[in-house]
Amino acid sequence: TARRKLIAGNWKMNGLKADGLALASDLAGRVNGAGATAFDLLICPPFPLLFPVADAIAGSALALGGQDCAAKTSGAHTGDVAPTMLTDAGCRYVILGHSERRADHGESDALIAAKAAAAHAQGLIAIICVGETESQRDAGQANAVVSGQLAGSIPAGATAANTVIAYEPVWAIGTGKTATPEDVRAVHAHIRAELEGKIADAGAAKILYGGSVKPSNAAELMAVENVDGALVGGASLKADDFWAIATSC
Ligand code: G2H
Repeated sequence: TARRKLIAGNWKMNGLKADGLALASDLAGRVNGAGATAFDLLICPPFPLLFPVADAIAGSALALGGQDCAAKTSGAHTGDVAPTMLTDAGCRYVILGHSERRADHGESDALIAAKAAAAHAQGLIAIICVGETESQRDAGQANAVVSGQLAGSIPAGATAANTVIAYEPVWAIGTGKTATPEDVRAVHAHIRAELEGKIADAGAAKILYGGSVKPSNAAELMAVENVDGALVGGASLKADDFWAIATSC
């Protein structure tokens, strides 16, 4: 199955208004000037920047996403952001179940599945993150951990059109350690097989790799079978680096 690459920038908790707008505008200009590309480009800024960034990139094919959303649609949930608020701000995507949210906020697979269902109901594409820790990998549990996360985090009704999986080995996030192409190939093949029966049209679903993706390793990672793009953290904060990763597809 031919799957178009998705290169997603996860800004995490970085970016004030001036820098965020400058970065978004720079990338929108590159997308507009590039003509036909082999990839879709997505940025996921912090919540306060979504509306101004949406204005700054209006008319561009650069896509916008949130880094999380609530499982509820509205009401008395202080500090939470509803899926409708993301679509209202122009988002097409939302990252869910990132390992930092699983760790910092104790997010469970069940909560992530509920968030993904709420996102789907609003027409958002959910990027559901999975990945093992270093000790789980050392114990030979990488595939089993990922299987459990997929089984628990993908909601009923998931399709290749509304769900993207991101494999992010926790030991390779922000550490500079990158999984080898062979590590990535093996887990992505495992995920592809596991998506059968969990996502409609599973063969067309995108599986992104994330964890210290940078210009120097992007081409070899993006060439791995069943790697359909990247979820990029640190290197998405510099337009030159993020664009170099995207154009290495
Ligand atoms: C993994 C990734 C983006 P980084 O968390 O989601 O971050 O590229 O900084 O390792």
